[in-house]
Amino acid sequence: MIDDIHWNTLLAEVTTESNSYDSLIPPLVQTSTFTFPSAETGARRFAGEEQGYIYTRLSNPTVRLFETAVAKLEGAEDGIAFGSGMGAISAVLFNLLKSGDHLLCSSGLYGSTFGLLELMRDRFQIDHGFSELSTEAEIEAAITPSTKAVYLETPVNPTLSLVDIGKVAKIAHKHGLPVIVDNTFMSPYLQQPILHGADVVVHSATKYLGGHGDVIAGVAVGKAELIQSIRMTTLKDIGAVLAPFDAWLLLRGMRTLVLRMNQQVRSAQVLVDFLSAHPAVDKVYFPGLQPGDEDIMKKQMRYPGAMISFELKGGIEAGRDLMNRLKMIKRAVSLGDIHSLIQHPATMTHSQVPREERLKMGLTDGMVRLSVGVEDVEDIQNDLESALG
Ligand code: LCS
Repeated sequence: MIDDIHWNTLLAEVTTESNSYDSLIPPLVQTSTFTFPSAETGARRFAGEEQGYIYTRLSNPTVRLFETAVAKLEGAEDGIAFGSGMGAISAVLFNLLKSGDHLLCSSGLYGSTFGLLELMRDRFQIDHGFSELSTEAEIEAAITPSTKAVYLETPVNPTLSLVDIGKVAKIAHKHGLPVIVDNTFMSPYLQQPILHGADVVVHSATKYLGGHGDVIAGVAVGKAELIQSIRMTTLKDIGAVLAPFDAWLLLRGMRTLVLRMNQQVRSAQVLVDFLSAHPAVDKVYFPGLQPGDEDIMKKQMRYPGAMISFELKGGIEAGRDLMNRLKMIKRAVSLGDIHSLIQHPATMTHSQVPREERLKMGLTDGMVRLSVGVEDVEDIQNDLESALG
């Protein structure tokens, strides 16, 4: 964790750039294509012999500003944007893997990431395995001769269990394997996986980076050579491209990342204490509540974050009743929004994961997931309290 960064100043800096209009906010370059001053220039740009924009599916100034901003925040050489988090994840995995390869994953992943792994196995013979990745012996044992990369979420969606990025990276690198970390639940403000040895960081930028519930987007950052390879293959030729206007909205959202997250993190701690003490609540899932969490948090996380999962004593029915009685907190999937959002993973975000697999991940039928918004914490707590009562 870099502690001497002035994060708010940094956010203001990386999301703007000087431009020919001297506009405070960078212009939105809403164009599909770019003109070449001559046929020769066009040919040189295509050959990679000359810098310059060609076509927005390859690159665009507004999108480029978003990509470089996230790369700087994550401490990475370069970044690449996509039309969704799943677009980013699939572009990275299809770039790094081919038929016959194996991907080692954290046991517990977002539902559609799990779906993508099944698709890669069933249609493209790219296999995967899951591991808690908690001890050195466990990580070593989970690596097979075909393993070509390690993919993990920390905290895991929605169980909020943690993985030690540094420990995984050390062992993976011994075997020559790149480590990909989905940093969606933390944002670069709370966790910078590259600084702990990760090779690629992916985000659903739909969440904390955008922050306002108005954009679906993804981003991946890492070494410049890999990012360029992704740009020229699984971005260019598959095409999950980010629209310039969406990049512009993301840049606007990112300027307040730290203001939003500080509020959300503070509120989450209050709500965790409230829920843990409430007689109707059976179990709260939150970083810091499991043995071993403290160690990992000290190493790689600024704060535990603002996602809380919990289970009520009355199980799935009680969870549904709670969700239906809420007045201010919205019943919705997604997360990292300024609004507090609540959802039921087993029937919503993780419904495509077979029940047996869900239980192996520690995702119980009754678990409810709350994404803490920026509303006043008293109001969030009051809403929960009346609904629980
Ligand atoms: N990675 C994580 C950890 C996610 O939570 C999500 C979406 C994605 C990747 C995919 O990003 P997208 O394509 O949606 O931008 N998670 C969701 C969730 O938990 N509720 O709704 C979406």
